[in-house]
Amino acid sequence: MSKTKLPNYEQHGQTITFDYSNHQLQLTVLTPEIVRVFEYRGNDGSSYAIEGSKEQKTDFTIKQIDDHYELRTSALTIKLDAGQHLDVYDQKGNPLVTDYRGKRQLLNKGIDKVHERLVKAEGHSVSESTVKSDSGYYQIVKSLAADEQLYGLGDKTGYLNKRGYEYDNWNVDNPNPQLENFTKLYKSIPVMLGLKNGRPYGLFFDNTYKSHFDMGKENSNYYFYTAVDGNIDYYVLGGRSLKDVVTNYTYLTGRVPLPQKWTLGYQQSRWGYSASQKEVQDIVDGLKKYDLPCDAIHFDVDYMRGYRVFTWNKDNYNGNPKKFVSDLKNQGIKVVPIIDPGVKKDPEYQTYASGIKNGYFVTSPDGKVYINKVWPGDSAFPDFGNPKVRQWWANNNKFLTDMEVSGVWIDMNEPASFEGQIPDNIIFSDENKKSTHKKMHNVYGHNMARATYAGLKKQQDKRPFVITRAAYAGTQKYSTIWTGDNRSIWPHIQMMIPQLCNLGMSGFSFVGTDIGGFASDTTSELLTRWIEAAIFSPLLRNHSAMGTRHQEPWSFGEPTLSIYRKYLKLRYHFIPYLYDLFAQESKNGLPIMRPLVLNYDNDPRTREINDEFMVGDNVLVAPIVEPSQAKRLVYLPEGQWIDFWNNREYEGQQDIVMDAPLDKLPLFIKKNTILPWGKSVDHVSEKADQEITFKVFGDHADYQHYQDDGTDFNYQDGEFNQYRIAVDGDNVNVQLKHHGFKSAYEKITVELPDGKNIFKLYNNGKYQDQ
Ligand code: MIG
Repeated sequence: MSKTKLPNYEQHGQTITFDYSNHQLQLTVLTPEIVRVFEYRGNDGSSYAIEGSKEQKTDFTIKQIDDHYELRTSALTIKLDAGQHLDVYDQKGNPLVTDYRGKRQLLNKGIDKVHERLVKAEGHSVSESTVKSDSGYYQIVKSLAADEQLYGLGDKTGYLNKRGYEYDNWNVDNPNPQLENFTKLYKSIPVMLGLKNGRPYGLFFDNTYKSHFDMGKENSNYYFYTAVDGNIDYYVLGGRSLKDVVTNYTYLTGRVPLPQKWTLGYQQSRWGYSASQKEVQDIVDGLKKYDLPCDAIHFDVDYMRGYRVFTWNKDNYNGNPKKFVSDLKNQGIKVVPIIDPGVKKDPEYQTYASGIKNGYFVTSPDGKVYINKVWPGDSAFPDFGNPKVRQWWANNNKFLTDMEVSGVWIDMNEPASFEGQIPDNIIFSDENKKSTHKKMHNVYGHNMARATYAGLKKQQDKRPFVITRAAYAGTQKYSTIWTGDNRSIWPHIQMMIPQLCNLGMSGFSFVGTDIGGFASDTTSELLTRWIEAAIFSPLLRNHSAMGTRHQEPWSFGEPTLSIYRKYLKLRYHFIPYLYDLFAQESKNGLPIMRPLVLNYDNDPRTREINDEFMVGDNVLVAPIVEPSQAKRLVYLPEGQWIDFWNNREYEGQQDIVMDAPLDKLPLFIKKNTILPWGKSVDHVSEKADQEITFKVFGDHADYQHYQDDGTDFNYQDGEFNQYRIAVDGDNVNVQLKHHGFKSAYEKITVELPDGKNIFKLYNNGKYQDQ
């Protein structure tokens, strides 16, 4: 067969199958901006990331033009040739994703085997580099332009722009200090976004097997993706902006559902508190005594009986933990206990016994239940890929929901194990088929989160609050995430910004890090800067490891305590704004916390910013993330910006020098913005607010505000209110555009920049001047 002969193709609906000599390649047009590229390689089963069909009726054409086929939608053009090169262009013909034509050049590490042994003997590690996860099974190599930035990839360490680094997709629990040379963490979210010569695109590789990204480290002319097994199955995502790409990606893999409102409140945690009621009570008392608003306390593994999941050590809770949990709830503090997947091997213990009886644990190839060690010692691992096991696990959560907990925090679900990694060949289910750890590892946490979500939804009739450590693409539909075991070190407050921003661009909008740092000992300055820098992170939780220096807000006395309090109070004022952003996010997938580049992808200056971020479209945050620093440069994108603290106005597209003494978080609001401004409260109330304030920055602005009961699913049946606030100078107009939630605000205050307040009262279905 001549090399230049184009393959025949067949078209079925929106799928075109090209018949290459030894395999078939399929292109499926899902929408004008989403095209799937698929080559079957023996892996059956459906996607864990994508649920249901995402195909929309879309017009497209396919034609042979010279030596290639050309598939065109209104947004994308895909060219495919006889050598199976696939090139994607935007509507105007600009290249977005093009196959690299040359050969890969393995990175020369300048070391031979003998020296490698010597270097390792001294304790250094020689990175095996780019060939490591590249078994030669398949590789997808795309060309990299000189001007091209790469984002996304979930929770990876390092900086916002991933270019120049390599990463693995294999969920791990690695307690070493996570720095930019780490290739993998707890989550595998194989989506990347790029700006090629300023033009946005995305690629999502839907393969749960171990895979590898080289983002132009091996060679600056290309980036590549390899996997050790699985089909070639990726999605090309287009869009006019990076925002569109995120919207398209979350259309495919799902969006964070609207959370309960209180989950946006402050949460206090530490490994150890839950050993007894007294210790928890001391913390609750401290929060109250020091006037610190708080909505939840997390219970780490210590509340259980010998680390047996779904048990409670009642002896340390006056025999009645349920009473304690419900008393706390009545005082406005919710309890969120931890659950690990590992089930203690103990025939006398109900969860283990029922898992054994039903065959719900993963097994060795010989059929014996596979045992490894985790917190409770010898433990078995639920087979979450099996729908029956998920159902069982969902039901197990009833033990906790009966105790009136308000959410469940799930940990160790990479899955982590103390006695070596679980071998590849351990038998795990892939839905109703037998599969192996090798395929199911990266979706273990995903399926555990899904089961937990289902349990809470059924048992509580509220929007489930699940927080998971391990995740795969799409887990955002079921769970909030935190970034695992960071440390109380300055590099980790720095890392928080790009890490949470990249998670946001990877579909995970409800994210947070352990404020103050989990491992190692924090300092008063680090804790102070951390609460400032994290105050807009959607999940706002201070958490630390047992045996480290205490980091409750009062641990360092003054001025740490007062500064901490000042920012918690600021957070509570911002909760209606954050909640509005979540209401929008559940429709467009855009994250709450965003890198500047997501809002301003046309501005080259925003493309590499690691120490500033935005909250929604109009709030810019530039925290101090270095010790002993009291001033910093802040880059402001186009437009005018108002200093939140003193109303001073700045022109954008310039760097300004900001003073930032220890108690100051540099914060800017874009001119002509309206912000909803909640009351300063100790806990988010489940009673509907009767009043709200809107603060106006600038002289004309328009804002949409969302309100519902903040807890259940009734909003899906229209039980919500949508307000429009329009301001033009002193002219203020408030409209209730949708009235589905009975309790509309009785009074609305609009605070103009000059301090003047305009009051609107609800009367006969309208807001009128007081
Ligand atoms: O191996 O439950 O990331 O947040 O405090 C430690 C104890 C297990 C790891 C979690 C951390 C939690 C800790 N867990």
